[in-house]
Amino acid sequence: MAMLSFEKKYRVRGGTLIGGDLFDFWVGPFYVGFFGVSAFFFALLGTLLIVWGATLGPTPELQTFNLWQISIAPPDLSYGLGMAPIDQGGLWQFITICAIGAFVSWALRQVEISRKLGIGFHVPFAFSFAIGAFVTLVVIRPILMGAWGHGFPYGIMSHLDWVSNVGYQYLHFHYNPAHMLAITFFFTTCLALAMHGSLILSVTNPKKGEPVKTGEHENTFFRDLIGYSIGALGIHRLGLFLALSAVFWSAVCIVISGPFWTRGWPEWWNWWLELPLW
Ligand code: UQ2
Repeated sequence: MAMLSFEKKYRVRGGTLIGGDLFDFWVGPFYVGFFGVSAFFFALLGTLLIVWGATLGPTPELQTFNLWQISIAPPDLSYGLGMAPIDQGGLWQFITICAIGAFVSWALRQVEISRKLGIGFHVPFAFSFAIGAFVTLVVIRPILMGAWGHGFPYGIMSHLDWVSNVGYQYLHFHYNPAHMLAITFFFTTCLALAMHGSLILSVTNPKKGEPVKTGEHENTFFRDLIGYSIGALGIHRLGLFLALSAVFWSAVCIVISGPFWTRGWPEWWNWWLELPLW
């Protein structure tokens, strides 16, 4: 993509966390930085390890790779929290290190760019929740459960099977209270974005010949409709809160399943029936 004429003004030196001026440059439209180099290194190495792992899988011949069947499995539970042989889950362990290295590098590159521009750290803060969810699944929960084998396999269908199997292990995951909260936040995020997206498109698409409308119209629409407008800045704060809450409670709902509750989730609600009040 061509660089916009005013973009040069924002290509400022400095703001780096590591490496000083050494990696402080751009390649085409992309800022590099120390973390651009480390993100590229981890992403490339991790991808090559996945491709190598695929050649060890059930459909090894390059021409017959079945994308849907490719899967890099974590070690057997018997390896506990130790290292496994490379073809017995060791590959999964190295790929996990590469993935976390790439994700954290990406977040820190977002921090450097934010510092250059003198803007807040909301973008890396938001992305860190996604990293946190991944780390919860493949590091924190496996450590709490005592084996890397509790991580999920890296494959398109296999990770879906994992989610289904782990869900049924707790009988009915929809009774997990943190899962309930996470789903409610996902739905509310969709509602908020649908409201916001439609409102913005509506004010920017007036009748032919009429001028585009502004914030006054946005506020007035919702005040007329429900007697309340959260405001142009407020809707974005609400959106970020709703989206991050969905990710946060998703991580909570899986990390409590196993380490802190081992039975079926419907049974958890017995605390209600067991209240001394009755
Ligand atoms: C709003 C506003 C916007 C918006 C939207 C609203 C001018 C452009 C969508 C309306 C939002 C409300 C009333 C909050 C809804 C609450 C939940 C939990 C979904 O007022 O200000 O800015 O985009």
